Amino acid sequence: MNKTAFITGITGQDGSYLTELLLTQGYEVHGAVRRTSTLERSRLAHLYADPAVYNQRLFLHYADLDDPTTLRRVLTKIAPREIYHLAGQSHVGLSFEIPETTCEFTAMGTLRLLEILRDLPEPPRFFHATSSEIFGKPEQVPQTEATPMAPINPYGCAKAFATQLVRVYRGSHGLFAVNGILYNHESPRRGENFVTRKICRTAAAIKAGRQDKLKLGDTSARRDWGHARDYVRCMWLALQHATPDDYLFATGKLHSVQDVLEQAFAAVELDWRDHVETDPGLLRPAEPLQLVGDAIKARTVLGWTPQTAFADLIREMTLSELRSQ
Ligand code: F7E
Repeated sequence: MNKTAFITGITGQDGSYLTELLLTQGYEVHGAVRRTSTLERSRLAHLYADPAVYNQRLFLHYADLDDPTTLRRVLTKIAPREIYHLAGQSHVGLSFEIPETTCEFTAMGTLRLLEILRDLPEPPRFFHATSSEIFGKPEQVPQTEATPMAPINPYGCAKAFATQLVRVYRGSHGLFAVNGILYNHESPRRGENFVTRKICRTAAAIKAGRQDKLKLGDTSARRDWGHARDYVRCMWLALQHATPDDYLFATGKLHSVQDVLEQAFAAVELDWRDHVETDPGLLRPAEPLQLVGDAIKARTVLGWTPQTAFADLIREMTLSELRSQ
């Protein structure tokens, strides 16, 4: 079997865990990287440093979602069996500030990629990392793959557009195209402007005496948080199945931002109440409600279950931050 995979967003949290997983499965992994002046590749640093991996089984290509010619050239050359499409502007709060950029990359970027796949002589299997944000204020709690989309922010709208297009290209053009509806997933490699990493990082900095206050938005907001390592496994499983479909990946458990605070500050033996302040500037114009998923289809069809409990996730993230103080 051709074990060549191509990843958009390879330098991100999920891209790095997925690369590790695919390398252990014997894949040759190719990734698209943006040609920018500041290169954020720290999550792959351990793999670059390995001469048996970098440029042997892991290859990076300059290509981007707003430059379809480069993507087409790379995909034609490497002819991957599988594509994992993880790239895009993924910060919900920021999507209110930069809605056009968000839609350009997250919505139109996905369409461009689907159009390229259609033209390839042997279209690869395609995984689209979509989001619980497509549900916004959902009619059903918990959500399933059949819950109607009702996004309430520019990011959710862009993801809803891309999700529906994946369904269209599967149905009308016969592509092996899969939507993975991913609920929040975190790790020590999470971007620093997402709430779990921000809290764990600051709790460790306070413990180390380098900071005293932590400013947050809505601490009553609730999410279904899992570990990113578990979520890249389901991406791979979804592309190994005989037929393409949509799957929802979630833990089924809701926790509040306050729960994250409690776990993180407990891990460094501090009381979060002594350090947390509300910053109205961090409140969002709209907050989704009750985004919690029922992953029964992923469990029964793909045999996927998340392995990491919420408390263990936050503890792992906080202890990792402590080590880097
Ligand atoms: O916010 C609240 C904030 O930015 C979580 C992305 O991966 O998951 C992620 O989106 C909650 C929200 O993630 C702060 O208002 C309070 O209610 O960590 P977050 P998100 O918006 O849920 C979904 C599934 C995706 O697809 C996205 O790509 O925490 N919150 N205070 C805060 N959030 C941030 N970032 N910073 C705060 O200071």
